[in-house]
Amino acid sequence: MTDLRDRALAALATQTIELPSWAFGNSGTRFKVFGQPGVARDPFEKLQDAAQVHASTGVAPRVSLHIPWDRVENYDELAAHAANLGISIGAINSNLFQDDDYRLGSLTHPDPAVRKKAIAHHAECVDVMRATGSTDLKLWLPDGTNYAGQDDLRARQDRLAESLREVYALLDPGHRLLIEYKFFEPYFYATDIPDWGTSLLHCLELGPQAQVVLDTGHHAPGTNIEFIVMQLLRVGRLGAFDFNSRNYADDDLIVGSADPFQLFRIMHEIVGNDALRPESGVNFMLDQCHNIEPKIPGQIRSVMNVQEATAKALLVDREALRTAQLAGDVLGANGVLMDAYNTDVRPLLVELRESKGLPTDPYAAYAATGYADTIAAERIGGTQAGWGA
Ligand code: PSV
Ligand code: MN
Repeated sequence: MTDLRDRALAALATQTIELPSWAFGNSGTRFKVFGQPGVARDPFEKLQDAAQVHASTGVAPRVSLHIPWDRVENYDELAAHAANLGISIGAINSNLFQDDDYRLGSLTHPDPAVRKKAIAHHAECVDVMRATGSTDLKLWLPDGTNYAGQDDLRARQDRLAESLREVYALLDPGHRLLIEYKFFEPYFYATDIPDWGTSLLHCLELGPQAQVVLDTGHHAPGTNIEFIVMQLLRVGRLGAFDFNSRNYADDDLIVGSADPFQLFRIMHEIVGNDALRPESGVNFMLDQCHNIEPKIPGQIRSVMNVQEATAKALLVDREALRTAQLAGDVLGANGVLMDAYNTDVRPLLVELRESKGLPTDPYAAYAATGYADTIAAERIGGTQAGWGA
């Protein structure tokens, strides 16, 4: 057991979690977006807020950007700002869902001129990657149709494959194209990349720099997500997670809040398939919106939830598990897993933080800084960042 604890501590010390810039802007539902005092007004302020999450947790050193929401005049300056704050720029997300031209699709649009525009947008994103030192281009394709017969399903896939080839050709060596899937929304009959299989097929066709992104909120209720995790790891194509929680649809709630056991089962596959090591290439990103809760503490809580699930997964006694599995001991094997899940790992994480000179309670440490009051007092005027800016 001591061995397991020591190994868990060593593994936890290497884990990092990437934050989404949009978590620091205002967001909401189609009914209401609630503003909050002190919310960031531009990408520079979003990075400043993200740095607070890193300062209190010590494990969130990167921030994903969304283009055009995080468009700035000078990306070198933005990257230097991040470096001054002790963080760096992570994945660059393209945006194919907020332009009038994309009503009938973007990379799959029947009109080649619209497809060309959508591809050119990725050239801009790759330029941002070069300027900021980012290595991941993340593409979520919203394209789809609302009615049977609206468009030819096969033709849309063929157009998609061709467009993706052009996007892939924009990459530098060392860059990755991360392709996300989602089963529905904003269209409700057929989505052009609805599932991991479709995403994986396109990745395999493109080449080794293309990998799948698994957004935990993008599956039908009851989907066994950890099975997908295992399957993608098995073929070396799990590039990243977009972590969040869902109760109903793509709710983008705090990861580990709706179903902490599912998060544990996912992390159990990650650990069991040796994919926690940073060199495994799996980027543990968050994709969340904090609509009613304060944003910086919301991100701190999210990071801590991922850490707790990871710690529990690291405490699974894999030798005992294997023995029980091979002996056909159904309840014994399940019991080994549940023992780890039911362990209170908070003391272990306190130990980890102490060993790194970090605050033992990140949540309380952030509250004690008074940063929330400072930004509320200082960030007067201007427009708060939100969905679309
Ligand atoms: C789409 O629902 C998505 O999960 C994609 O990752 C987008 O880029 C992101 O949400 C925006 O929050
Ligand atoms: Mn996502």
